Amino acid sequence: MQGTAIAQPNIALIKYWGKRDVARNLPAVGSISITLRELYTRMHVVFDDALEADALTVNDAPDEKMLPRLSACLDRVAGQERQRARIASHCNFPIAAGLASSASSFAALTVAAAHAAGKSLTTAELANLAGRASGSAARSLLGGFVELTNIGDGIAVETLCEADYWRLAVVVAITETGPKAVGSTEAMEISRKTSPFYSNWVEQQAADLDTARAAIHDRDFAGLARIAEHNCLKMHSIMWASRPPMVYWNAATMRCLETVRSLQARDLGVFFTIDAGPQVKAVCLPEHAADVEAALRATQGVEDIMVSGLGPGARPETGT
Ligand code: 2P0
Repeated sequence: MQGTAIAQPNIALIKYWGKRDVARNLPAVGSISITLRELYTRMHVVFDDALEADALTVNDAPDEKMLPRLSACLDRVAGQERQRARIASHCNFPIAAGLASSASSFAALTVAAAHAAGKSLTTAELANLAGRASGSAARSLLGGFVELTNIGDGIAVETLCEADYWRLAVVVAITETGPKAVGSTEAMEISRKTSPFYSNWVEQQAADLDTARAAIHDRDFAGLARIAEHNCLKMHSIMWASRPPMVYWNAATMRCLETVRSLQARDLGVFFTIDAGPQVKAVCLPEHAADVEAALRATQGVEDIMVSGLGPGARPETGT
């Protein structure tokens, strides 16, 4: 009764922000993301009758804080009557800092738990289970370019194209490594309830998704850059105009944006996107990745850089 799975985080190019059903964690809008290759979370789940309670370690240290969310996810995958579980999570990038650690964690946990419980689930079933735990996790089930769509009272995920259809690179500029002040679940609800821009955001998302889908299909980098930057800045505008306002950026975040603008002025194929945190993700053509990395590394306030290509979706690790 054990299973291991590995999943990569994903970066949304057309963002998920806001929920249409908080209790069931259903997103208000569809989204499009790219799954990364070099960053990962590995989850090992053991169901064991001898255990009195679930237990979690994250990078080998006990973690009580995250445990209830993971236990609830296991309940949904394996049933309320399941045996207690020992969960070990290993992650090679900073957790809860706007780097989509919950996406890779819950995608890996859902796949590992299904494996451990001996359940053979479809992608649609896995997506709805992972999405209940964390909306963006459903997208990490698949690799390459992924679209999440609202259907009926659930969600669906599909691969728009595989990672090798268009070999983009992502340079992540880390400007702060601590956990964020307001989690995205809470921030989305503050946005929905108080931002004057929220309803426009929901109304315009279908058009943004159409534009991005076509740009990806045509490998139109300039077109994808325009719609992704617009969608990202629109999402942050919602937060800035919320009450209380939520500004995830720091001074280095802004400097990274200026660096990207200066690279674009030199005709390099690069654009930025920023999630619920201060890190800047520069999506670029692979031949420009080294220049983008060097420029961001030299930007004042950047603490670290991670570079990744696009990679596969969540999968069980064999032999467990
Ligand atoms: C995204 N984010 O599309 C957006 C952009 C952050 C900014 O999905 O509340 O941790 O657990 O469903 O999945 C982060 O949200 O939120 C997120 P919940 P999640 O990537």
